[in-house]
Amino acid sequence: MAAQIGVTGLAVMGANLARNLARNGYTVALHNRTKARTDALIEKHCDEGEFIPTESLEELVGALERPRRVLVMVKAGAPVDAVIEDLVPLLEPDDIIIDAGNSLFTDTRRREAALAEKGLHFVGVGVSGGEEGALNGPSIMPGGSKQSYESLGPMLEKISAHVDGVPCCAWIGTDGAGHFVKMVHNGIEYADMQVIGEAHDLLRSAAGIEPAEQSKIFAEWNKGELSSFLIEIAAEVLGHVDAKTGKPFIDVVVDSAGQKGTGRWTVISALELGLPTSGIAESVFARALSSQHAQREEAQTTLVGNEIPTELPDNFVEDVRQALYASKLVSYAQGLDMLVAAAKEYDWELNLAEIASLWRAGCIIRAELLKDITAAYQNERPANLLFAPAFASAIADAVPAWRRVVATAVQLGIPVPVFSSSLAYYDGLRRDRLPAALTQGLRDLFGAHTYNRVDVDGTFHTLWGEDKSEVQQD
Ligand code: NBP
Repeated sequence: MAAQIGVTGLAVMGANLARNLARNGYTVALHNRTKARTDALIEKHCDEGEFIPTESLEELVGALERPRRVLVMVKAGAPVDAVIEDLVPLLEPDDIIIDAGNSLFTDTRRREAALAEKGLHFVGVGVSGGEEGALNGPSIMPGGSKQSYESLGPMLEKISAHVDGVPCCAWIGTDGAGHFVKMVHNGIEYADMQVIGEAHDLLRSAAGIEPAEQSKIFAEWNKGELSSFLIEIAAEVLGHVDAKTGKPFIDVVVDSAGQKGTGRWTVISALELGLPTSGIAESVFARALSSQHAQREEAQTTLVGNEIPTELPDNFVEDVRQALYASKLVSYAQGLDMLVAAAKEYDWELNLAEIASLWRAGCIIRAELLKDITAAYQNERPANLLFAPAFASAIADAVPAWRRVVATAVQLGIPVPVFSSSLAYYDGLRRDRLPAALTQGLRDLFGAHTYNRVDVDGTFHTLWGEDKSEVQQD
C-alpha cells in the first residue's frame, strides 16, 4: 500500500509527528539521514499504526501516493535547504514539501517562491506544543498555497489538538504566513514566561514567599483569569524539591535563560515593521542579561542599589496577580498588532479570531484568555486588543494594582522589565501628547529632518542657524 505521507527527519519532533499521523490512521513512510533513528522508531512503535521504513529519499518518495506529501522535520536552517535540494529532482509537479520545523518565515517565503517555479508546493507549517504536543495533538499553523491546504489540511486538522471538536489547525495564509504566526506565538511565549518570572521574583524578594508556598499561589491563580498551561507548570516547577539537596529545585538551577532564536526573530521582525513590541523585546533582553555572567558578578560589588525601604501595599499578592494579568494582555496585544502589520506588509489575509482560536489548545501559550480574545476579534475587530470592551475594562480594573507593583519593585530595586515596559506602553498609547514633538524639534535642528504642524498641513523646517523663521517644504 502506498503511504499517504512521508516524514524525513525522525529526531524527537519528526518521530512524534509520524507516530501521531499513524495513530490517526494514515500510512506513514519514514526516513532519516541516519538509519538508526528509523530503526528505533519501528522497533519501539511499529504497533501504533502503518509505517513504511525507508533507507533513502528515493525510496521514501517511491513509497508515496500522488500527489506526494513529504514532511521535512530536520534542524531549521541549512539542513532544510539541503533536504529540499535532494528532494526536488525526485518530485513531480503538484507534489508538496512540508517544512514543519521552526524555520524563519523569510526563508519559507524564499523556498516557496523557488519551488513554485518548479510547479511544486512548499508549505511552511508552524507547529507548537513541544514533543508532547507533536505526539498527542499540537496547535498547527500552515502557510503555503490554498490549493496545497486542500490536500494537506484534513490530515493536519486530524492530528492537531481540538477544542470542543474544533481542530487547532487552520490555513493561515500564503507562503511564510504560518511560520510568521508561529514565530509571534513564540514571542508571546517568551513574554508569558518573563511575566511569570517577574511575579515569582516579587513574591519572593519583596514579600518573602518561598517557592513551595508560591506553588500553591500559582495553582490558585490557575483557577481564574490567568488559567493557562504556563501558570499550571509554573506551580509544578516551583513546588519541585531537588532530591540531592532537599532545596527548592529552582534554587539549584543556574539563573541564565537559554534561547533558540524565535523570540529574537520576533523582535527583529517587529523592528523591521516599526512596531512597539516592547513586552516581547524586554523578555528577550531579560534572557540576554541573565546570561551575562561576568558582568553580573562584577556588578554585585561595583554597582550600588540605594533601594528605598518600602512597605508593601495591602494585598500585595493579589496586586502582583493583577500586574501579571495586565502585562500579559499587553504582550498579546503587541503580538497581535504584529500580525495586523505583517498582513499588510506581506499581503496576507490573516484572520485574528481564527489564529487566537487555534492557540487555545495544543500549544505552549494555551490559555483561557484566548477564548475571550477569539470572541473579541469575532465580534468587535478592535484596532488593538486592549480596545475591545472586555479587555479595556479588565485592564482598567488592574491598573491601580499594576502601578503599585511597578512602583514597589522600582523602590526595592527588583527588576520588572516587562511589568514596567508594558505599563509604559499602556500609558504611552493613552497619552494625548508625547515628547516625540521635542524629538522632532531636535531632529529638525541637527539634521533638517523637518516636522509636521498640529495646525497646518504640510512639511516644515525651521532655519535654526539663521533667523529661526519657518519654511514650508511642500
Ligand atoms: P533537531 O532540530 O535536533 O534536528 C535533528 C534532525 O535533523 C535529525 O533527524 C537529523 O538527522 C536531521 N538533520 C540535520 Br541536524 N542535518 C541534516 C541534513 N543536512 N540532512 C538531513 N537531515 C539532517 O530535531 P528536532 O528537535 O526534532 O526538531 C525538528 C524541528 O522542529 C526543528 O526545526 C526545531 O526547531 C523544531 N522544534 C519544534 C518544537 C516545537 O515545539 N514545535 C520543539 C522542538 C523543535 P540525523 O539523525 O541523521 O542527525
